[in-house]
Amino acid sequence: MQVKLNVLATAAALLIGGTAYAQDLVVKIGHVGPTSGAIAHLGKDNENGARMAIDELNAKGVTIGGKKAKFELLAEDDAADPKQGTAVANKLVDAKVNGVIGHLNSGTTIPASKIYSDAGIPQISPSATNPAYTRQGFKTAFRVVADDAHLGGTLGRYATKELKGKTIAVIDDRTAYGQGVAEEFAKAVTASGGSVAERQFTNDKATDFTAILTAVKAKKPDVIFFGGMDAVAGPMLRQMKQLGINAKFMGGDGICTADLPKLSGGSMGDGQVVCAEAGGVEGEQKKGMDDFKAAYKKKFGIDVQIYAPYVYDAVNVMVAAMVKAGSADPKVYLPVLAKTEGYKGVTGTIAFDEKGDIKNGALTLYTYKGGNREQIAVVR
Ligand code: ABU
Repeated sequence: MQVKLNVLATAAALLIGGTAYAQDLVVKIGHVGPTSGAIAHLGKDNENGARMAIDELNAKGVTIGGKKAKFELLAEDDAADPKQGTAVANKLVDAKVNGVIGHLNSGTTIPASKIYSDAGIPQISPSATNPAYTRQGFKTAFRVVADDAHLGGTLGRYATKELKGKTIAVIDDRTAYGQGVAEEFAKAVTASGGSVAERQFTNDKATDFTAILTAVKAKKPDVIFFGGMDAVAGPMLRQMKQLGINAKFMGGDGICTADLPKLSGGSMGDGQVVCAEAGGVEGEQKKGMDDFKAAYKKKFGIDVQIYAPYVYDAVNVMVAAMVKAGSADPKVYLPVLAKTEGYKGVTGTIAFDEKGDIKNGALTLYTYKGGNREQIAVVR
């Protein structure tokens, strides 16, 4: 009788829903980015990277601990707001996700990381670059991009050594990311023999920069660095042009996006903007990245903004650790994830150091010509 009941239960489970079968292992991957607000285009770019990875994993079929895994993406919007970031982090913990990819912004990633750490849930940020994220002693926090010390430091040296900047102005948006990367930039300018002639501040929702740009203009800068995101940098570039400021404009990964020319209203001069993505590939690794970008365009009908490939890799690195551990239980696969070495992703080779940061992270310096992003160099 019991055997008959088991057979019936199995048959029913195979029929119900048509998606997850009773013998499958459902693996819930949380993703968080700002899919509303001024940088929704970047949040959607990140979310698309996660969706692409999940769709491919489900299509190819992955076995974890002898069970066929069915991956579910729980995509959440934090609107780049720290409070909303912690609210959705709690929501994902309550949903018992097996892991989280995100958040996009440092200002949301850092407070959310305490919630994931307390719950023992592994988190990989594909784009938050403030060094503090991985310096809190949380065993659950990982990042697959270089940090602001690397970004700001490299750009600061580039401003003095390559652009020969003599009078340098620094503006930031007072977010965890903008302030952090601007401070690292300013430190590197000073350390490499330059000096910061003017320091100004705005916020991540500002649209009028007349007052700060007028103060900057009075110093006749040859280089202006902005710590913040493309949604603010674009209008700032437009207003620089209106005020007759022709200085070079530098920024970190937050401005280094496909949409910056559009957001600036076509006001950027060729070669005027220099920015850096917090990762990069060279040589034979370029093909993987190029293929990813082509597949992304085919699937979503738009170009990658910046970090979709890093999200894609973050999902796959997390799943590779689950497969190797033979379990999607965070307690079991977390130590395996921490020991990731030599993972070959589309963004290069991924291994984590003792803090959870990517080992030997690269940067790619870019400029824009004719409204298109053009690579200057990959640096380590
Ligand atoms: N890394 C630039 C954008 C995200 C952030 O760190 O806030």
